[in-house]
Amino acid sequence: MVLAAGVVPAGEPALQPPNIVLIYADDLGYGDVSCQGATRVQTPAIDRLAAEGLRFTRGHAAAATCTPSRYALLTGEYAFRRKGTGVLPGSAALIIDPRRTTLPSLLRQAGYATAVVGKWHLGLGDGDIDWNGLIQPGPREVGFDYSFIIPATGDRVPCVYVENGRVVNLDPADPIRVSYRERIGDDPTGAEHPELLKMRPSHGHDRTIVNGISRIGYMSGGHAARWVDEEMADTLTERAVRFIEEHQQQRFFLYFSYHDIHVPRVPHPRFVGSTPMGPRGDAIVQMDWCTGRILETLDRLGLTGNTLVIFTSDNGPVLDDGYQDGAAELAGFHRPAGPFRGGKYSRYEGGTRVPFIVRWPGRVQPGVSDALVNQVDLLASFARLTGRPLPAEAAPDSFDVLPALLGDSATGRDHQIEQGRALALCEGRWKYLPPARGPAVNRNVNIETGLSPEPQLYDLRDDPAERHNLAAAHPDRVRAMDRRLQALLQAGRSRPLSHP
Ligand code: NG6
Ligand code: CA
Repeated sequence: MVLAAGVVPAGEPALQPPNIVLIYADDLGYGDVSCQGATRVQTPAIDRLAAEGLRFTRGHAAAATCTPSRYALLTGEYAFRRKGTGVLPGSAALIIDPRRTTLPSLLRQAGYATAVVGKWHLGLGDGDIDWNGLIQPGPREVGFDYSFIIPATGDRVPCVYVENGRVVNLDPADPIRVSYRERIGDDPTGAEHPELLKMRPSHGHDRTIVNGISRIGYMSGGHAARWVDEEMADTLTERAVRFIEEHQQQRFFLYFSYHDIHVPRVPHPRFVGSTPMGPRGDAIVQMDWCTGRILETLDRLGLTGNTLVIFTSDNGPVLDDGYQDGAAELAGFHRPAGPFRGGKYSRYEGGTRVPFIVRWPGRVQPGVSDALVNQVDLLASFARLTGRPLPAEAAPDSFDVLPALLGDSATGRDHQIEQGRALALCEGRWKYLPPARGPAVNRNVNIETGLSPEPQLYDLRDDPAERHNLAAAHPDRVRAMDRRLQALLQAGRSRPLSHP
């Protein structure tokens, strides 16, 4: 067995590479957990992870929406380097080239059993998906031995689970068809039949009705296979727990990718009313409960000590993301992005600065770290953790920040590019947002985008809320950071070829 040099500090006994459980919440903001200031909702399981692990104050998703974040997470490449990596429809083809080194393929090569359970949203098939046959390429082709997925999002058709490339509970006599262009079949739509809805849209989301909720896109057929939103968290958690149980004798990597707290927020009835914040708060409680189930499973099987758990989120928070669930009205003084400006879709910090906790009992000292770490770094960092070489051309934006993740170093990466509707460069304490066209506020969701015709420069150390634009006071820094950003874009990669 190969022991990873970086894992073992001099003088300490060698540790074997641990199991890895990556818990990935959807649209959960920095301030949505009670270990980071939330009081109108309690998250005891996530707080337990924070108490037993290392909580990062500068942990980032790679982008402020789902698809590009997940693309970067799994490939170690910033998504803006590739066309077609924006928020995908449920009919999109797989956007990850199966030939590249990915987080799961690297871990599979390192001997791990690999699984994805939950939201996928990276496309499936190669252009024209037949939902009634074997759906490939998909998770398996990019490195996951086992998959049980929501193909796109909870608010996009098709509203079915796909297990290892096949729709679960599909009745061949009721084949599934999906379209994002034209209406198909005769299922009612939310636009025509609002009286059939149990939750109404606020913007978009008015096509095919599934389980009393209208979605983005049209689907017909597959009635027996359609999910019930209220049962989704239990269904996914059950599959995740089962994967852990079945692989307890083997080293495993589980990417557990929640639907919560994305819209539509329809938690199981046992969570309804558990916060004063309506479905969004209750979905947080449900999501925390799922996290607790994973931690209990590791405890019960005696796996807690040799399992590295990462808890994080794919992008920042949003209140009204298209359904009338009262999220904005009921938030009260709750600050979903914590102290940060903006949220989902934004290039202000609220877009990508998310909860980020690493727990590995006995190896990672509990505490708080201000090291800058990004989800795009997990690939290079886990290569180091497992002693796998990282081919030079692989994961071009992934830095080995393992010492920061394990708490051996107080510094992570020295810069990063943040992706909202436009890009921003963060260098140490400074953040530069080049001039960019577009509305200053995304009116649908009522979130500041960070777009402005003027350059913006913020000192994140003294002004983490990005309130005081220092661009006019520091023209030299603005020029230098603009040049650096251009160079990083031109180079096609940010990890130097010589970097280990
Ligand atoms: C937007 C949807 C939003 C959400 C988002 C993707 C509308 C009006 N809004 O287009 O509801 O689905 O896409 O979210 O359709 S993400 O977290 O998967 O990136
Ligand atoms: Ca998301």
